[in-house]
Amino acid sequence: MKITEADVVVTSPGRNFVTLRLTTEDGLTGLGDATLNGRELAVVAYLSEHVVPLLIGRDAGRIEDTWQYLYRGAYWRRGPVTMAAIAAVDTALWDIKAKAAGMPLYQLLGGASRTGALAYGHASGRDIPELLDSIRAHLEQGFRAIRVQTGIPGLGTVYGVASSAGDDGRYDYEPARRTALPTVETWDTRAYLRHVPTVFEAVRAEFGPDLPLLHDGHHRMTPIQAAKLGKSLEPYDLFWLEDATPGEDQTALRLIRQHTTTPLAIGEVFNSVHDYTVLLQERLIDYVRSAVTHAGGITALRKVLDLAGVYGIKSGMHGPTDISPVGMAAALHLDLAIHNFGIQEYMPHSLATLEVFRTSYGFKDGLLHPSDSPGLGVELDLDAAARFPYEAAYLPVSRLTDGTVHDW
Ligand code: KDG
Ligand code: MG
Repeated sequence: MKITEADVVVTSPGRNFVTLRLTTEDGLTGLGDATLNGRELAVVAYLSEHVVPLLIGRDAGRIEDTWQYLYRGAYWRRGPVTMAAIAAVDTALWDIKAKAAGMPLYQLLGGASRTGALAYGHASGRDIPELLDSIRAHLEQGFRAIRVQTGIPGLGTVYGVASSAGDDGRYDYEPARRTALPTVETWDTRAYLRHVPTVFEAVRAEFGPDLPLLHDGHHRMTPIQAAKLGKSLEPYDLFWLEDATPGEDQTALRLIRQHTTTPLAIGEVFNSVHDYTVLLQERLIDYVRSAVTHAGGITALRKVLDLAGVYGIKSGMHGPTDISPVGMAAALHLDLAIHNFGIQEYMPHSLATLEVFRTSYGFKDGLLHPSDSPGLGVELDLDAAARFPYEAAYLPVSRLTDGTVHDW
């Protein structure tokens, strides 16, 4: 079954998405998510100029060989752009193979290991009362695990905190402030470290000890600051503390681990198993945060997760709205199939996004299920996609109070 067409589709139903659509000689189509938030067009060029010409005429059934050809066969390996492009090809080929078999993809990955994937939602508030309302609203929507982010006294807008709910009652990351240049936010880590324990104290006082609570540090602490935060949050029994320190520095996690028993998660910006080797072999983390979209696809992420399983480390795949519904569906098939599943991040997409991407996955009683439709279970409406042209959008840049650029 040869690949006859490969189309790179850019659409922006409220935020930008890049999708690879492969078509085979017998008319099957497969989708892969290649969205790299804020650097979307770099992946479009990589795919269109350097990958699409290699795909036409290839056997769509040779998924592993195609992965190795695009990764090992190219001199320049790894990196977010390359690996998002390879991920899209890999995901689209799995979609085609599962459609050809007439099965939901999770069946080809070994079948279901559970009835559904426990999802966590994003509660946030500019202050504690607003946060508590947001947690209540998420519990009403059915979430059984909650990420907690708040504004910080003395600082303005803080990334990851909703400034207001959108028209459909949901909030998103940066698209509310779409601009050709990134906006700037002010950051003060000491103020943050003072405030966060008081937030978790209030949340536990209101919701009790059972509710799994998560928190994202967005790579903004030094190792010793992160160690201090992990220690100060121990009384509140977090499910995880995420992205405490900058992603490039695997040994930073060693220092944090020496000081705290708060579980640690990292990896949404990683793109290779080589970003994880020290972390896994030394058991420095508890959860692998990579998404299918950014880690080289289902083929590559499955291998990372199998290695993690050897060390008792679980999955916690990245699932914000800049992972497209195609990337989310791919995650859900993997979540259902692997043994060492931990939790799945889930930010529902906007109604406009769901007009472009017709999904079949479902969310019920806190669990996500990819559905039993053949393949990934997502279809792309090209006419709807064309109605939402690309618009530049960037994540904000953080500067300290003295103007110094700070880490992501
Ligand atoms: O593109 C960046 C976002 O996906 C990221 O900041 C969201 O940290 C995030 C999360 O945990 O979902
Ligand atoms: Mg994160």
